[in-house]
Amino acid sequence: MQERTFVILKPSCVNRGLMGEVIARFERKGLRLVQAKVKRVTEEEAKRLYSVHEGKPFFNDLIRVITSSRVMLMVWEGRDAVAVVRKLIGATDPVKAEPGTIRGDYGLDITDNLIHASDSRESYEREHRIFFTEEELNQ
Ligand code: 3AN
Repeated sequence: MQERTFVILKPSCVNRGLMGEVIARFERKGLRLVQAKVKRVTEEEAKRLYSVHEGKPFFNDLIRVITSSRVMLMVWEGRDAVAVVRKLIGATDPVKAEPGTIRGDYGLDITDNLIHASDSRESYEREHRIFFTEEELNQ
């Protein structure tokens, strides 16, 4: 089924020049880029995005990392896009992520793990609204 998912290329991904690499992988898989913007995430936006992790020991580091410099925010579309993108990204801990996945190929740090993607359709519905208007997504 056609669906959409929300992706953030985190500051490390942007600063290391890996944006093109990630976008190329998604495009080769057959996903379609619906909308994208580059900006610095505010502390308020970061806290909304990661509200489920509030109180966890890594919460402050998570906010610090995602707000440290500009990120690329994107919405992608395709058949089962949520699950497909999670597969391309790999496990949360880059040490455990399989080679061939983005986290498996490019990182080691669990907090600064290069990329975020919605883990369910419900997460997509909640997360994309923090950063994109409906108008932007229906252009
Ligand atoms: P994912 O990004 O794979 O959906 P979540 O939603 O469980 O993983 O966690 C959100 C973010 O929190 C991760 N991308 C990672 O940066 C950070 N994180 C998750 N678990 C840990 C942990 N045990 N230690 C440090 N950071 C973590």
